[in-house]
Amino acid sequence: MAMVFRRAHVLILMAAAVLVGALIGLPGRTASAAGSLDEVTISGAWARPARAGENSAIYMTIANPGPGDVELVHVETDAAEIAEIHETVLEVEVVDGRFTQEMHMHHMHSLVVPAGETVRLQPGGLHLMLIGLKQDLEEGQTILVRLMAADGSERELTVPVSQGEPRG
Ligand SMILES: [Cu+2]
Repeated sequence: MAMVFRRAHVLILMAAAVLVGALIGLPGRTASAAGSLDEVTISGAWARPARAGENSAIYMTIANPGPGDVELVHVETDAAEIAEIHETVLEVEVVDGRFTQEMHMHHMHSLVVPAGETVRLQPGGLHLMLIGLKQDLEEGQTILVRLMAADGSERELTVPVSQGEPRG
């Protein structure tokens, strides 16, 4: 019973996304040249503390003042077996006639930071998921993270382990 509604719900969401994409996608958003990670500014990066073997997440703000959309396609860190781009979404469903809310994480194959725009990775939304930590992540430590974009550009980041966005 619940599954039927869930599938219908997802289909409606997808149809709505396609429609919205078609509406806002028309002016000037079609042929943006591939942007480079060299052009973006990354600020406020932090990784959530966790134990070896567990999962963690990295958050940051990525600003793209450049002329091209930057498409993040791959993330690596020596601190974890796997790093993935994830999005947490709140799904509202009807189960047996009642509304329910559930948080779900989706694995995204890429993350686009559009030309002239800023994308925030934050708890409850977009994040870089670290799966299978090879080491404890303790507050005060830093980890090295490599980002790769569709144009082949790369950016290496030193990310502090912190309970929330570091101040100052
Ligand atoms: Cu995740």
